[in-house]
Amino acid sequence: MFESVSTKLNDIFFKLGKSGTLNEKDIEKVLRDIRIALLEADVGFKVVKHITENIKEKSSSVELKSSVSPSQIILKITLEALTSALGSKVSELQLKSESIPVILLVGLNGSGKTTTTAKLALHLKNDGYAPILVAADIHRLAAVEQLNILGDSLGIKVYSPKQGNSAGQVVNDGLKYAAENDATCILIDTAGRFQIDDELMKELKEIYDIANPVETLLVLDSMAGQDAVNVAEKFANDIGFTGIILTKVVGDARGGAALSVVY
Ligand SMILES: Nc1nc2c(ncn2[C@@H]2O[C@H](COP(=O)(O)OP(=O)(O)OP(=O)(O)O)[C@@H](O)[C@H]2O)c(=O)[nH]1
Ligand SMILES: [Mg+2]
Repeated sequence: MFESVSTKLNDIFFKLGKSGTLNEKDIEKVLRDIRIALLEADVGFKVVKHITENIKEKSSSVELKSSVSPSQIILKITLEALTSALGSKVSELQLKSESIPVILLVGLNGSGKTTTTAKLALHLKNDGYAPILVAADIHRLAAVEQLNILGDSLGIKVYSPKQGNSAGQVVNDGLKYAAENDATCILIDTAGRFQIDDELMKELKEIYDIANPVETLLVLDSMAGQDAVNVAEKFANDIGFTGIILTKVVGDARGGAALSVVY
């Protein structure tokens, strides 16, 4: 995962390790190389700026020139800057609710909502919950079937929409079905769009108001790179979300969405 950026950063520090002492120019060059490696990995411009400024600031406060192994120090500083950019806080799903907690999954077409709904349900089932899935993608018949197949294979019940019902009605009925079937959490799979449009947002808002979710998770395809950031901004403004799930990270050669660099 994220091999490309990891390899590039490794190369930078490998070369640096051989150089022994470091002058201002060397440090500038290292910073430039790190900047390029991160930008090529599709890390956002602002994030790259933040990271490299952080490295620069910390580097200037240590005596690199007289140090025995300056490359080791820069490596340590870079690692700290990357870790702090990623954030070190682990936040669990918040499933405390007076009624059965609802998790709503939203996102663009093909981002992995349906697959993630099933994966998350299995995770919760293994954690001792009794999840029920609601197939609220009324636009694609195959989506309902897809969720049913996944639910069946995991031994998790799925509420399927009745023909002609709106997404809001489906969610309403799905919540009732979940209560009747002793669910302890509900996961709602929603329809995607090729791009965000008013119709999608209207439907999602309707679902949101009925479901009153404790968690709204935005599912993003990590291959989308910087586009993912734009999508997140739009969703944040329109319906808001409490968390992001990045899918397809294994296949991501650049991996700019997350900076988990392995040294
Ligand atoms: N490699 C990989 N493939 C994934 C992952 N998540 C989803 N997929 C694949 O991506 C494709 C789309 O996934 P779905 O879960 O159907 O995506 P969706 O967001 O529900 O799509 P729509 O309902 O059409 O909007 C499927 O072929 C999945 O098998 C993942 O984490 N890794
Ligand atoms: Mg789907």
